[in-house]
Amino acid sequence: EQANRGTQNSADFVVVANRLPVDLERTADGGQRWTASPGGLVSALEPFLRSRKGAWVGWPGVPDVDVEEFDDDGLVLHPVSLTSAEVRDYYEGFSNATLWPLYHDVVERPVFDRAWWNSYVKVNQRFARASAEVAAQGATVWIQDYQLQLVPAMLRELRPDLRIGFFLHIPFPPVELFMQMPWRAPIVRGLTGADLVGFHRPGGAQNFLWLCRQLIGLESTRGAVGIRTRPGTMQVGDRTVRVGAFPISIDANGLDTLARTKGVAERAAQLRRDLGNPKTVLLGVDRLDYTKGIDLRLQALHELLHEGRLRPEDVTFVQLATPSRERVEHYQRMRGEIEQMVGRINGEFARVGHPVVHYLHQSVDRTELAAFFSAADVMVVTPLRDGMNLVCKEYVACRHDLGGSLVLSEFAGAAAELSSAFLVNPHDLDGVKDALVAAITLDPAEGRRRMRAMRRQVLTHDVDRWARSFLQALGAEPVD
Ligand code: ADQ
Repeated sequence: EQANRGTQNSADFVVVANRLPVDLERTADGGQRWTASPGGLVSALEPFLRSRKGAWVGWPGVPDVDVEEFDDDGLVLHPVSLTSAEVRDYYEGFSNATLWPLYHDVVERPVFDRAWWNSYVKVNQRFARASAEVAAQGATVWIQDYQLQLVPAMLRELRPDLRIGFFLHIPFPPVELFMQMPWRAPIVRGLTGADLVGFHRPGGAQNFLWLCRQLIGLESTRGAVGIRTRPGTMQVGDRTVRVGAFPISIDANGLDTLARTKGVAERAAQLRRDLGNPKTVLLGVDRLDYTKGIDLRLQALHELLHEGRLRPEDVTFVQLATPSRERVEHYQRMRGEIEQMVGRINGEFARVGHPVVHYLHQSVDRTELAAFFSAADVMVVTPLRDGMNLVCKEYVACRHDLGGSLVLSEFAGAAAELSSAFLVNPHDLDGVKDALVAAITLDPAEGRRRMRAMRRQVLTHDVDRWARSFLQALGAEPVD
């Protein structure tokens, strides 16, 4: 109560995201406590949040709890409550079983459910109201991602004085696919409530501009959108809305520094020993998601072993898979399939004490992750579609030794920036197999050349540059 009164309409910079940067957890004795959930976004935005009076609006991750706003070391955290039914319909339903597959090229069939849509509208309205409550007069509000696409227009309605930005972290689909959406016009209208709508790639921005013309009759520019420059524009009433491309990145220098520590180097060597010192360590690191193409890389490995192009005593494949969206049906099915493939490969090719595939359905901490990246000869990133993909950038940032090679799907946003990787079409299994063999047998000098080029790109285009370029285009940061 008191905290609420204290901070109402006083934040100059507000981030709105489905999740807060901390998670509420229920303890065994029925109590609750907060744990940090350190995502890339939090660390990226922290400097901007702390240099002004910042607030973060989001769901604390547990249904059916009502928690007060509180101050986390100068940053105001403003929780938005969701009921269990809303978690099911707005979050697991419309966000993750409708929007997620539709925006990822319909890799799985999206479910169109009217009750889910109604819940999505209701929850977006709640986020808009909460944001209107915390934002000061003329504040900047930055709304994140596909769960909140209606918030820009809803918030504009409540608070015309605000400067509103929106960024989509997943791909924006081809218009032919977007047109399947029964609620396509309200979603496009929702986004146009922002002053700046940002995507990872110019293609997404251009698709969105086309839809604004065709679906809701706005006059929008038709020219090519640049990267961080030359945004498209359109007139919405008396406002000019800008539409641009801002490829996200990682805290590259932080990871580079971490990877250079003795602890990480020793742990990497230990990991290789634990794996039995194989000639080649292949690595996959993903949220366990059907868009990531984990099944494809396992299939490629299986065929290569079967054909004798790879020998089981030479290669070890480590797949780290963070548990994800475990109550959504698509995910349960996919998990079963992947685990069956792992069992099959090991069943056919492992020796006692020497599995070919090490599969960890677990999350590991940052230091351990850096050690895995440092230990891996070949990083395998094969999504069928990915907005950006941070894993491949993290791998590159960890390879100060210029060792290791990267096999990367053309359909990850990152492919446009990492052209020195072995780029593959993940649907072309023979192509994936050839790329794996090429990466494994790569001449070291050529490998160093490729890694140096990729490192130059990643280290000079970090997440701070991403946030800064977006906020500059929004007019919320001075241009350097
Ligand atoms: P994600 O789909 O989650 O993000 P990604 O960009 O690869 O995909 O980020 C995943 C993050 O989780 C990485 O930082 C990775 O290191 C970490 N991670 C994965 N598995 C892990 C494990 N087992 N243990 C520890 N950490 C693990 C969405 C979009 C992407 C876009 C980002 C940011 O789908 O395309 O790049 O948002 O905009």
